[in-house]
Amino acid sequence: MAAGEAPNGFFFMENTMLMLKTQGWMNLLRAGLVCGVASPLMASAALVVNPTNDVAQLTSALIAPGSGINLSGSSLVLGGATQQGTYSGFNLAPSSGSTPTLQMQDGVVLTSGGNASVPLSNTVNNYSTALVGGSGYAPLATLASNTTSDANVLRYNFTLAAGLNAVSMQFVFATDEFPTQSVTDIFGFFVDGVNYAKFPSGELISNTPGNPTNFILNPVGGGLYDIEWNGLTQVFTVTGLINSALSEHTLEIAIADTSDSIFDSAVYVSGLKGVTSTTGGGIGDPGTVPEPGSLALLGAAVLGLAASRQRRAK
Ligand SMILES: [Ca+2]
Ligand SMILES: [Ca+2]
Ligand SMILES: [Ca+2]
Repeated sequence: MAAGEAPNGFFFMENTMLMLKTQGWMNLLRAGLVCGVASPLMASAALVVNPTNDVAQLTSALIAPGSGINLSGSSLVLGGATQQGTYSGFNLAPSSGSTPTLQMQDGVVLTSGGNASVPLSNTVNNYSTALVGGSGYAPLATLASNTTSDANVLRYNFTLAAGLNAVSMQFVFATDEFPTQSVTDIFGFFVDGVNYAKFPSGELISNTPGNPTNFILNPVGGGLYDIEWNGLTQVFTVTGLINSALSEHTLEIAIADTSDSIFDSAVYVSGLKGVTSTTGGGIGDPGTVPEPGSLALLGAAVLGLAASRQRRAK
């Protein structure tokens, strides 16, 4: 092998894709988007990620006792050993400006990269950790109308406590595809096979360079947030309705690369619980959680109504 020759076709292909994908870097420089001035203020609590593929650990970090969700099955589909993990201390305050502090309760992070623990500063425009040969996921491919790879899916089978009709959680989607690349990467929140995760604009939760309002820009050198991701969504609540015709339900929290396998994306998720939705679910529908004891009162009211009807029937 001659000096400088690619050691194998795959390596060469990855580097070629990397070169193609980084051509937007100069445009970013020209646009002045990497000239932000860092402030020494607003240091945030350190984000700590513990990579694991232990489904029990992931589940206990995501679903609190009393959530109204009764699990009958749980699995991690496709995720590599360190591709996902639990996190704590998600409290990203901007160093300057008026963008929001992104704060989430402790939970789970799923990525399309090789390591769920990423640098706590923005080091490069094209953060990419090796995860060779990660499979795609058909529902995400269908959603994205694109090939997917390095998919990572947390899947649950469940029933809900009486009176609940939906599941809800908070999330932040973050990606180093934004804003320089046209490759989307994608996140889905599938309840009984239906994806409920879309931006308020109606676009899928994926890289949307054509609509920068979907993301908060965190440029390299800008020091805005102490994390690697170039683009982050605000903290969203997503709610998905169960299909009442089914006796048992499924939830898939899923992320994947699209088009190619490089340039990582991640989704931080927390506080999965059962709720009551009256608006059809989606982003920005927090649903409601019945007050403790109200389900019993509701049950009593229903029984009372039934008794009342029985009396009238006499
Ligand atoms: Ca990847
Ligand atoms: Ca980055
Ligand atoms: Ca990617």
